[in-house]
Amino acid sequence: MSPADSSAASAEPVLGECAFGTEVAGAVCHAGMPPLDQRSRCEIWRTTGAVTQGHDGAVAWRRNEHLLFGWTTASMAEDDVAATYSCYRALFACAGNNGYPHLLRIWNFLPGINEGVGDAERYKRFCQGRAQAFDESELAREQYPAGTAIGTRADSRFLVYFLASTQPGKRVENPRQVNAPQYPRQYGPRSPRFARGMAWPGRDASMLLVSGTASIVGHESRHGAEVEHQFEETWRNLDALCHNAGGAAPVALRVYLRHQRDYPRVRRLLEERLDRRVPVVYLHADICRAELMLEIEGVYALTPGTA
Ligand code: 3EB
Repeated sequence: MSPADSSAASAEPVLGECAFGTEVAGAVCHAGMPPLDQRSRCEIWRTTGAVTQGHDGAVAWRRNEHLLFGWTTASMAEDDVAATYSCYRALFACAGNNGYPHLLRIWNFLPGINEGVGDAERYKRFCQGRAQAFDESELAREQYPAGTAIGTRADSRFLVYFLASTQPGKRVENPRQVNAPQYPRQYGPRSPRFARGMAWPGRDASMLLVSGTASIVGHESRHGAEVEHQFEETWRNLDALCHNAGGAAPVALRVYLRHQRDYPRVRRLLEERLDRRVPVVYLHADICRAELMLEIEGVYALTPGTA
């Protein structure tokens, strides 16, 4: 299974589809996170084998024999900690009850992610609700999935979607970065619960699901607000993660940019380093720390024999 852009017509069934800046029937639609170019309007996850769909309460899903893609949304207007907690409880239940207990990756989209001061910042409150739900789950620390937490300009909806599997993945961490669950207190009362990457042995090829990656070394943000240097640092982090996973090459990437004005420059920097065939989606979004200007994530193909 791998994500492809919408232009790649294919007969393979769709496991998941994400639409940006447009509404597409059956797709997960992202409000308040516009694409930065026309090619970035859609991301499609195709797979082999029959796909069925359904829902459990507020969680909608599509699944094949080995993978389940689920999504849900809730208002954060009232109590954002409680909204996060209940979405996570619902997604854990959906994955577990349907026989896909191994969470591989979770994407979170939060309205006003940098709003609020100190521990009251929306992202830190989200981390509280998430940590509480993980604590009550049966998941051990080694089983934290790969993750993304990004800010949107939607008015109040929290959107979360995830990939879960019948088979466990293998967590991969980044030697250049402190493991997120071990971040010190300054980043909030409850640490972020995610792994830097998750390797998964697919049928045809093993993939590495790479978490949102930014200009963070150790646990500290680097390079002020300078987007070019932040890009270089982020790229070094991606390289280090892939190296630690035993070698991996990008299959599809997403780039989140805080400022629209940085798009041409970042695109140029990325194109210098990337095979032109790799689809890239560029999105206008906020990053979970106010000083971070960009974040990159993606799906990589692991060097055979790794996972
Ligand atoms: C970081 O490395 C940057 O809270 O789920 C990246 C990926 C980040 C996932 C999350 C946060 C999350 O800490 C932010």
